[in-house]
Amino acid sequence: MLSLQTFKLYRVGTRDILSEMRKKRALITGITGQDGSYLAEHLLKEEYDVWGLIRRTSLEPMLRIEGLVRPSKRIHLVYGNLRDAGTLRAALLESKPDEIYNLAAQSDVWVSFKCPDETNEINYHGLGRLAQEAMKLNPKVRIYQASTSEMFGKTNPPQNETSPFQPVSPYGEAKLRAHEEFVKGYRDKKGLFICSGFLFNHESPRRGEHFVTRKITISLAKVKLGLQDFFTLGNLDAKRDWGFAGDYVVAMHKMLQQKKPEDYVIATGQSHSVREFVNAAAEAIDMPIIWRGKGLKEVAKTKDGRTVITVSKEFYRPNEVHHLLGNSHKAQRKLGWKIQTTFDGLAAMMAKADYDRLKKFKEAGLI
Ligand code: NDP
Ligand code: GDR
Repeated sequence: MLSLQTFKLYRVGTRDILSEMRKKRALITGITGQDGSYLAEHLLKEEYDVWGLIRRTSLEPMLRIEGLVRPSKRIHLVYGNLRDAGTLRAALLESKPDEIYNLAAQSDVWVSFKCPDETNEINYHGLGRLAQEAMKLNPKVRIYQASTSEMFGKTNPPQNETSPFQPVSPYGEAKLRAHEEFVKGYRDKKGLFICSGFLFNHESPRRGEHFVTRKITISLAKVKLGLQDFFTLGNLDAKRDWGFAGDYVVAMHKMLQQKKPEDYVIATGQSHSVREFVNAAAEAIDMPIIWRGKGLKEVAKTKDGRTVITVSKEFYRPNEVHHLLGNSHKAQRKLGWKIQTTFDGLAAMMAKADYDRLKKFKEAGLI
């Protein structure tokens, strides 16, 4: 068994063993990522036996899920990689999931222009390998696939389940191929219970640091704490429908509890520009800013006239999705799902978390 780190943390005693036997088992790929960590917490609350697929990394991969691998929390980790069918088979044999949440991906759109083959290998072929191995072991398994609003690409907003797909990045294209072939294809032709969530951007204090919202909240905190003078962004006019990741993982779980497998858009129904996110985050840490100039010459200044944000072509994409705005009425109606966190609430949550964290580091002399 190719198991690098497997945590089997059962307490002994007949009552515990019986209750373990009744629990549903879920395998999460991408458990070390933003969504994986929130979903694992949600499924533990729902009394699942939670398993997570992890891959070899040079850094400590447990950062976001440290609290979940303690004995009382009972999370199990199995080694595997979406690029390697053998490891997936072994992980599935060990975890024996009733439900699989495929969150693992090369999830960075900008990086997908630099590494299109790797993106395709993980985001398209990865789902194929996983679904094929899973079906062989348990034809009744239920699979959630992390599809994305990037698949709508240049289709005019608002986008819903019937909107045409027009991806403009290798990331969006690979996710679309995976959806067409392995979600729609295997559902229609092989009767597999598999659903796509077309999730619009969702963020949190655990968001990867290269995505724009987190880059903004970390950089604003550093500027306010005097740790850096300014930072640089790309396209400030891009509009996204930004929600809170903790709200979105609830919808993933609900999709797999339905009688029939279907696809759902998950979104807030409101969109904001990158510039508006900066304003909301800056307000939240009491650092109001004023914008001056246009295009690549645009800058943001503090009230005392210091330039804290500049714009550079370096952070523009070869091909941009200009405006994403989701219509999630189907999910609201059929899943009874709704957002709990507003745009301003999300920006404030992230900005304050980064400011408080970095302030503590600074006071402790760690940065
Ligand atoms: P993250 O980038 O935070 O997490 C990606 C996860 O995938 C990490 O756990 C990473 O592991 C894992 N992974 C990457 N490559 C492999 C591989 N070859 N084999 C196994 N695991 C791998 O993404 P998010 O949590 O933000 O997103 C989760 C999913 O939802 C992704 O599929 C993403 O494309 C999709 N999505 C996200 C949206 C968002 O706004 N967040 C919106 C719509 C869709 P490691 O820690 O080792 O790098
Ligand atoms: P996105 O998220 O590409 O929508 O993909 P990202 O936060 O990277 O970009 C959002 C928008 O901000 C603009 N932008 C910048 N982006 C980054 N990263 N860095 C910058 O400095 C910057 N300046 C402006 C971008 O051009 C873009 O328009 C995310 C990922 O989570 C995907 O996995 C997911 O599928 C989609 O959301 C929905």
